Amino acid sequence: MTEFLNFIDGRFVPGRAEAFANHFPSTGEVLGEVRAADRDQVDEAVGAAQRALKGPWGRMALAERVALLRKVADGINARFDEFLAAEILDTGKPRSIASHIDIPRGAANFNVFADQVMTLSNESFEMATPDGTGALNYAVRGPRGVIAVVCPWNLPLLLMTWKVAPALACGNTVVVKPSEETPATATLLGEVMNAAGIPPGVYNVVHGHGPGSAGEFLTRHPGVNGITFTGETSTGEAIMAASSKGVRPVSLELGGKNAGIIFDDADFDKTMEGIGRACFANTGQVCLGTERIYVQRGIFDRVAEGLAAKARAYRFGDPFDPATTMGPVISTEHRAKVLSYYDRAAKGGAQILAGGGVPSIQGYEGGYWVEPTVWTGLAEDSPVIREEIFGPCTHLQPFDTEDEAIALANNSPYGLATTIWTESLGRAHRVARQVEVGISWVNCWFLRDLRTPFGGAKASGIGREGGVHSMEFYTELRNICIKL
Ligand code: NAD
Ligand code: 6OD
Repeated sequence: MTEFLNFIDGRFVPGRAEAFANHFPSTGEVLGEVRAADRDQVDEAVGAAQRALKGPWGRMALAERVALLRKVADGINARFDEFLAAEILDTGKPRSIASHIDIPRGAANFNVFADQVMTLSNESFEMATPDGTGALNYAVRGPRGVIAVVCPWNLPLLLMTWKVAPALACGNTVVVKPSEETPATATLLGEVMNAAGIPPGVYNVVHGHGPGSAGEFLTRHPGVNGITFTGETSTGEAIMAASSKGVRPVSLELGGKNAGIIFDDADFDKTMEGIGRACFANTGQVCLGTERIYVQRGIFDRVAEGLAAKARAYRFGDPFDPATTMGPVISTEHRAKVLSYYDRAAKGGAQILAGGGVPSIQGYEGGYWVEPTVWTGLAEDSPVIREEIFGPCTHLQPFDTEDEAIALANNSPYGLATTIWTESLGRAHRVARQVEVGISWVNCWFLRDLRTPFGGAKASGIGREGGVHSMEFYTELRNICIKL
C-alpha cells in the first residue's frame, strides 16, 4: 500500500488530518492512502515557503535559478517511467496518453518557463521635467511571494507544473494542493526537487480535500500572496471569495462547455480524426474537450456516422497495455455524475448514436467505466447541452448558416475553447473572431505552444497564463522613477 505524504520544507511528513484511500480507477481497488495535512501543517508549509523566500532562493541569481529548473525537467525525464506509472495508477488513463502528453509536458513546462524568464524585458520611459534635467522611469519585476497552487485530477502533473514552473521561474515559492484523487505525481516531484538542489521550502505539497480541509486552509491562509487555481467554476467562485480577503491576486482556469463547428467544406477525414480526439481523449475529461458540435446540414449524417464509428472503436482495459485507448473516469462519484447525464439524455428523447451506457470489461468490473457516447436530437436548453459533463460524450446539432453557428456556439455561460473545421481561411478567421472564448483551434485541437495566452472567457475563468502572461501573473511589477 503506497502512502502519500505531504512535502513540507524539503521533508516528507505524514499528515495529521484523517487519512483517506487512493483508488485505482480501472479496478476500483484501494492502492494507497493519502495522509492529509491538518490546518497547522498547512500553516507550516506556508511558513516554510515564506522562509525560503528570505533564504538562498530569494537571493539566488536568475541564471542559477533557471539552471535548477532545468535540472527539475531533467529529473522528471530521468524518472519518466516512475512518473508514468504513478499517473496511470492515479487516473487509469492509458499509457498512450500519459506517455505522450502528461509526463513530457511535466518536464517541458520547466524548460519553457526557464526560457521565458530569461528573455523577459521591462518597459522604460524617459520624461521631461520643468527644470530641464528630466527623469527616467523603468519597471522592475519581483516575485509576488508565496503562491498557492490548487489543482484538479484530469491532467495532474501537466496542470500542476503548468503553474509551479512559471511561479518558481519568477522567484516565488509554492504550496501545492493536488486533487484528493491524484496525489501521486505532485508527491514524487518533491523527490525530484530535492535531488535537483531546489532549497527546502520552495516547493511544498499539502494533501487533502477542498472545503474544511487543506484546499480551504491554504487558499484562506493570510501568508499566501497569490492563488492560482484550475478546476470547476463553482470551486473557482469559492476561491475567488477566499482571495478577496487581503486583496490577493487570483488566476482561475475553470470549466468549459466547448462547441465544435464543422462546415461543409471541411476536410472530412482530418475533421473526424480531430473532433474525435476533442470529444473522447482522456475519457472526455479535458476542460478543452468538445461536448457540443454544430454541423452544417449537408454533411450532418456523414459526420454523425463518422463520429459514432470513432466512439465505437475505443478499446478499454489495462491502461499499461499499449492497445488500450480509453480509460475509466476518475471516481465512482464522477461516473455517477456522467451517467446521470446519459440518463437525462435518454429520458429527454435524445437519439443515441453510440454508447450511452457502461461497458463490461472482463477483469475490470470494479472500475469506473462509461461508454463513449454520441447523441443528437436534444433541444438547445437541455442540461446535457448547457452543463459541463466532463465525460466522453458529445451532442450533434445541424445548422445552416455561419451566423447561426456562431450564435449557437456563443449560447453558453462558458467561454473556454472552440474548434472550427473548414478549408476556408477567411471563414475560419471570421468565425474565430466572433466566438466568445479564450482559445479557438482551426482544423486542430489541443495543439499547444506554451508561449500563447491560455485561459477562458465568461464563466471559464479570469486571467491568462502561458508565456509572458504567466510572467505577468507570477511577478509584481514596480516602477522606479529617477530624477536625473
Ligand atoms: P474541483 O474544482 O472539484 O477541484 C479542484 C481542486 O480544488 C481540488 O484540489 C479540490 O480539492 C480543490 N477544492 C475544492 N473545493 C475547494 C475550496 N472550497 N477551496 C479550496 N480548494 C478547493 O475540480 P476537479 O473536479 O478536480 O476538476 C475538474 C474540473 O476542472 C472541470 O470543471 C474542468 O473543466 C476543470 N478544468 C479546467 C481547466 C482549465 O484550464 N480551464 C483545466 C483542467 C480542468
Ligand atoms: O495545456 C495546458 O497548458 C493546459 N492548461 C491544459 C488544460 C487542459 C484542461 O483539461
